[in-house]
Amino acid sequence: MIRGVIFDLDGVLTDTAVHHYQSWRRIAEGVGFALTEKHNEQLKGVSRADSLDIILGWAGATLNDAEKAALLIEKNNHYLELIASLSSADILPGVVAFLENIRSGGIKTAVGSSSKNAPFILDKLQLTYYFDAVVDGNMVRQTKPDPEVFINAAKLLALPAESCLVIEDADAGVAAARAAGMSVLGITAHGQLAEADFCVQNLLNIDLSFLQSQFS
Ligand code: B16
Ligand code: MG
Repeated sequence: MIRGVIFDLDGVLTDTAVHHYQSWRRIAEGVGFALTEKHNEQLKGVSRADSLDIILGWAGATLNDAEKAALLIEKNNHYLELIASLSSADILPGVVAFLENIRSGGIKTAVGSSSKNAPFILDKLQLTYYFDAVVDGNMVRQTKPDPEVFINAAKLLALPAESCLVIEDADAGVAAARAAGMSVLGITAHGQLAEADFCVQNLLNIDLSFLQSQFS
């Protein structure tokens, strides 16, 4: 029986993936690589530092640690500029009603995100209030597809893994949830996320009785 729901942030609560893409595309251009949306799919849920290493690998570029650190700062500064006007209007469809429904049914809620900007983004969205725990990219040693972020979230909720459902939009996140021993609801518009237990396009029309029937 599901007693806790752990939400990914980017792609589940809000769609900041497009802003990550724009800022990574500019960094990639700087190292002579034309990043496409298809490439970007593989960066979803992956930490900032690991994403840069993947892009440098695609570009065939080798940089020293100081050069990489400078690019990571540049990427994040551009990303923060792009999300400066983020507000509750940017919460994805169905999210608030779903959170209110499951919380009123006694379900504990957490965020498990690879993003170091997660607390800042939750504040901008005015969603912080809805979560009993937040685990972000600053609080883990390994990021998705490693299960650490979800294992830590379940610990903070004081729940065993098998009582937790993860909601994810990226393959790296689904793999992390699976490795943590948790059920997974995938959010996808294109029928991807083959490893998820069940997929929907968004959280509209999803409620606690659906969760308990689907993930008993
Ligand atoms: P930041 P999630 C992930 O968030 C994003 O999907 C991924 O594209 C990004 O590189 C990563 O956070 C790190 O984000 O640069 O803000 O620390 O999907 O796990 O909520
Ligand atoms: Mg995501």
